[in-house]
Amino acid sequence: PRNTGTGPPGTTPPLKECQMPSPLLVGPVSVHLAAPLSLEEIRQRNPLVSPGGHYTPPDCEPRHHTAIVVPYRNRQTHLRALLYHLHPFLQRQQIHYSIYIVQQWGNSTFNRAKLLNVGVREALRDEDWGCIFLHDVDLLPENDHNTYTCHKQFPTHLSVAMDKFRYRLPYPQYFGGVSAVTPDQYMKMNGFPNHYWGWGGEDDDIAARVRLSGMKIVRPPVAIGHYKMIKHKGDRGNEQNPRRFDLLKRTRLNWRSDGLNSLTYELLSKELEPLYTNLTVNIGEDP
Ligand code: UD2
Ligand code: MN
Repeated sequence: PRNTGTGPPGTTPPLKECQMPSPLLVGPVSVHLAAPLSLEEIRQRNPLVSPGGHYTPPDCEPRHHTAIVVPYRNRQTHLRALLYHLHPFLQRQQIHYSIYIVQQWGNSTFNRAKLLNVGVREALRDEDWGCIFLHDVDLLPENDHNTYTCHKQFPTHLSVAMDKFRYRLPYPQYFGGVSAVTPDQYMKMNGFPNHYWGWGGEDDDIAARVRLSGMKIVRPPVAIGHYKMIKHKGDRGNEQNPRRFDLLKRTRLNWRSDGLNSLTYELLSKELEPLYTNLTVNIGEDP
């Protein structure tokens, strides 16, 4: 039991529902990026996070259950910065959450959307999450009023104002960075495409699926959806995908047959690290 109530032995008095909005919110926070702490130091600062990067508010019943899924390979410093900021941020929102790092095994070309598919499927094996966040490792939210919860009907795009785009939406259909779906919305759009190898296009494909499956994208106000992207160069193994424009022309024809219902992969390991669940996965390579 999580609380020390005064009920009869063997029973736990029910907790009150967490207040919404959370009284712990502070609004805009300054995100400083110099020399992120070590994983051990971050762990010490987040004593209530349990193995696998799991957290549930200790003194109220959470109304929201969110899995954070991060596509990942070889970005140690960014990962530390993300964990350092995100754990306290989510705890202030009084959400029940876990953080999943979906690590592409091997040296084949990176495939962000397929890793996201794997993350969603594996996260839903663990718990009945009400909301799944799809989160770049290098994006840090700058305002905790930007709540990590889902809209009942429609997929959400959260990173609407990034420093790298001068705190504006770069184009109306933009869906990159940080977005969120409920399991129902995810199934309705048949998940994400599996065949975008390399940089670019997959986020536009996902946005097109939202529309083609009869939904639309909802967004927080620009003043709240502020993010900092840690500056970086393109990664080796994630070169621009020259086929992305051709693939995007065919989303309308392909989305029903490629996605969640055609996903194959091999889960190589699942480790409950102190601050996150690490999934290492063989997703094959660009044929
Ligand atoms: C943009 C989008 C991103 C995605 C990408 C095109 C923003 C803020 N984000 O990011 O959502 O649509 O374009 O694919 O506009 N990653 C690794 N290791 C690698 C390569 C990628 O971990 O070797 C992960 C990591 O989570 C990273 C994400 O993939 O944040 C996107 O890759 P990026 O950051 O290199 O691309 P970027 O910043 O242009
Ligand atoms: Mn980036």
